[in-house]
Amino acid sequence: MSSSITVQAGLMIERILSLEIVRVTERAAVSSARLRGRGNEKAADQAAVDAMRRELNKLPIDGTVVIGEGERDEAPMLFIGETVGNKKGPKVDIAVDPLEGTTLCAKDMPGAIAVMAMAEGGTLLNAPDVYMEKIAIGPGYPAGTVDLDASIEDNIRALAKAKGVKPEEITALILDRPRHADMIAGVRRIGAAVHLITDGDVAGVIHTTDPKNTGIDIYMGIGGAPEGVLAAAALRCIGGQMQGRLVLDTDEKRARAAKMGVKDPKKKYDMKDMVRGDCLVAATGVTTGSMLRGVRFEKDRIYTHTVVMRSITGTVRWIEAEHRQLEKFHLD
Ligand code: VTB
Repeated sequence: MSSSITVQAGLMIERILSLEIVRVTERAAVSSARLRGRGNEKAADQAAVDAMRRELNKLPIDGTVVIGEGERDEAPMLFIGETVGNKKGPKVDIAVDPLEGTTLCAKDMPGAIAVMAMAEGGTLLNAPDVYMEKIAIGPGYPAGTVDLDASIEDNIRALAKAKGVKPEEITALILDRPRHADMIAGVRRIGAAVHLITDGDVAGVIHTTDPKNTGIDIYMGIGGAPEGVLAAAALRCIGGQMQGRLVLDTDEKRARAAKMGVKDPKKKYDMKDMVRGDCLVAATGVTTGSMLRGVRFEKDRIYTHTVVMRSITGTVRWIEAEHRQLEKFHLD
């Protein structure tokens, strides 16, 4: 087979898979949505994990989970290194967060999603389950407009200048945590606004890509590293800039990271270091948020709302699905 035919075949498979991954996040979302507001984070997460794993294993891929529920000893399913798929397809890296925002789901608060990314094998950053410092802005700004190593004030000023507005017209989205007290104060000191979220920073980063509708210009702060890679994959599809740096503040964390191939513990990753090739990303709403509507159950129908993105073309599809035949939907 000539190489161009191989490439064509690869692209075709990738196009088909972009619909397949929608099924995966839809089913994870439906399963966890049944447990919305029940105050049981673990059960909701487990339901999403089970559904996601079952669906992933039906896909025509030779997949390896590189971002998953945790490292092998702490996660029985979808652990880092687990292989998924029927092996009759391309070698791919899989990043999953079956229920991003378990607390949001358990409390039936806005913004819980089921999310996954798929990329060519060996192209996603194998991030350990530690924190990551992150900064992200949407598309349309010159490269290097903001930087993880610049001061908060300088970043806000530079972003405002690039947008052609005053710093007062900039809104930063930050996870509401005590560790961000100085950051929040810094943003406010320069006159910009802070939009706080309790959880869910994958969606938080994605908000920066559509400031007109979300009101969010910049994401900053420390959240999970796995969520950072998922967010970078989404940004790679939609456009935007992101940097991340693992927080490896103990010997134990540095050793774990080294075992996963991290050579420089202080490395500042940009979006293309975290996601080194083309990827697909899908996210389905579990609870209604500003980006996605949550799952809606009716007597014999289930409604889901999903966004699926392909970096190769930059296409972003919003899919509203009406599902029937509940008994065949593998909800339990
Ligand atoms: C982050 C964020 C997630 O949990 O991982 C956060 O990326 C963890 O921060 O979206 P804390 O340890 O301070 O809670 C989420 O908000 C939800 O899982």
